[in-house]
Amino acid sequence: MKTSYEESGFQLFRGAWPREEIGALGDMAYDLLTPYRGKILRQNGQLEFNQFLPQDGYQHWGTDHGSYTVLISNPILNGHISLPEGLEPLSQGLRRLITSPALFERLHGLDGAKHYTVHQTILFIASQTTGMHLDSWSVDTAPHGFSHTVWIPLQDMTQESGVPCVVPWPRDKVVTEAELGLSSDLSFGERYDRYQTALAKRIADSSPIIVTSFMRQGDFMAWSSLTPHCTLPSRPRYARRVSLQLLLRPSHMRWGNFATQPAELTPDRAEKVSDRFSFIV
Ligand SMILES: O=C(O)CCC(=O)C(=O)O
Ligand SMILES: [Fe+2]
Repeated sequence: MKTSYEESGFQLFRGAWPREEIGALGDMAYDLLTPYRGKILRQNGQLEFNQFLPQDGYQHWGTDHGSYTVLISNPILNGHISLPEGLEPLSQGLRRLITSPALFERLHGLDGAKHYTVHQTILFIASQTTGMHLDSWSVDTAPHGFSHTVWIPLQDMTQESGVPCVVPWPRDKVVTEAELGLSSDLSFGERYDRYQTALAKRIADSSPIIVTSFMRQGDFMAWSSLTPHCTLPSRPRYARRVSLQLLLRPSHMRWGNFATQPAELTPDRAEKVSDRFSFIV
């Protein structure tokens, strides 16, 4: 494992892809998705119509107008696997990006793995209001801390964009529920909520340093499943922020999540899509 990643739990990569290609993908995402009137699979796992910011009453198709926007607020889940008719070029573009040699080489440089399994992508059109959390609760390796979140801006980011930031954190540092004074006899959802709240307080009380970047098209950031992170506010309140998040793990590793750490390799319905990448389908 690369030492700085081991120690700080994140890595910023500059110029991984040609900036024009990334900009074109971001513009395609915005231009195809915004006018789309059908249902698409969303982050909540449901097929839903676009919801626009700041609220439905302000919907105005096609272009941004004055103090209101046409920004889609409900992000798209696993667009790299499939998207409805008419949106296929976007699906192909996402697939090309997340199976690119440029991504593989950089992840390989972090942890030396030879193949990665992509568990999820989320495509954002607008900035999120994500509180402090760990992605380990979504997916993690067993033992903890070897799966990565890759966050790819599909446009240039500025101080107005509402970028995610990380708290530098040793890659293998687990703060258990017991350490936070929490029991683990509730439902998964309740455990998750209580854990994030308690962890956020613990971190805030340490006056944390946070790290982010006004990334340019072609850059990306990776952080470990145990690295706490949140989203900074955007300005004006709703800013276009086209970006892609992916969760992946070295394929050879056992996996589960924060609460479940299997002793055996879990069959995962992964489909090999290249020498270097598989997708959970
Ligand atoms: O896109 C963001 O602002 C943060 C999303 C997030 O939590 C993640 O990428 O893991
Ligand atoms: Fe996250």
